[in-house]
Amino acid sequence: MPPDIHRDNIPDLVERLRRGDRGALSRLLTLAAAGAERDSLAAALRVSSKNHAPVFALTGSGGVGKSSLLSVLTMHFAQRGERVGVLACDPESPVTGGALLGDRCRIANPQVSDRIFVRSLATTSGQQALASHIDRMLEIMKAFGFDRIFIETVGAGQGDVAVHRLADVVILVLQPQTGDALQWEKAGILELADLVVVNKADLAGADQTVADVTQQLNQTESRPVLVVKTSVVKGEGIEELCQAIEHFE
Ligand SMILES: Nc1nc2c(ncn2[C@@H]2O[C@H](COP(=O)(O)OP(=O)(O)O)[C@@H](O)[C@H]2O)c(=O)[nH]1
Ligand SMILES: [Mg+2]
Repeated sequence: MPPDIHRDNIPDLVERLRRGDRGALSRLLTLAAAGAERDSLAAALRVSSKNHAPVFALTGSGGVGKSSLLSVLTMHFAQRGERVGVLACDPESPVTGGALLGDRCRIANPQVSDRIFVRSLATTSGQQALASHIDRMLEIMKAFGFDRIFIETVGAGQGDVAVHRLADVVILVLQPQTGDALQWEKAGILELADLVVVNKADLAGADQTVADVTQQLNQTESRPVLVVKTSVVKGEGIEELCQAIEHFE
């Protein structure tokens, strides 16, 4: 049989990854997402990695503004000199996050956009296979040496429980007038949230939603959970959200 010249050299890729090679990062994520080279990847990544980048998960229904928030959050931290990685599980619009980020960053400053890496995963939320691959993908992201990692997921109850296991901080994103905050309590999401964001505060009903969620949290949670109101469109509340995120370090 002829030698397979296209075969990936995993230890070599991982070595390049640790030196901050974005091409190696991209290739390894693709392999991990496909469930390929599982054993060799696991072995190569096992060599102890010193990186303990905090992992923040943004979760919430489709359309509440998770990708939009991520585009401003990643910009904020990159402008401070951090290297920020994003794994966006966004079955509805897999390119939104990347395109949005890319556009804004190009406008801002190419040096800043170089510090941001986004991988969109067009995968069904809550799929069991996804969870296991995301584990490995997160290991890869950590080995690259990001200062901060974000995951975007569509909150659908069960899928979020897996995210809670993977992330250090779970950020639940809501928008005004999406009904009762109780639905989140029923789904068991509110109790997983470390921070709640009511986005689209430029729309009517934001204060009511903040009040509902706060009341719900006060009734069910003994720990303090901050509720932050943001509007990506108006650029409001973003600074406060960034501070709240930094607070978890
Ligand atoms: N009015 C308003 N619209 C927003 C805001 N943030 C995001 N959007 C819009 O909401 C839609 C969904 O946003 P997206 O970030 O893709 O939501 P995701 O599905 O949660 O990732 C887009 O059309 C955004 O432009 C906001 O603060 N105010
Ligand atoms: Mg999105």
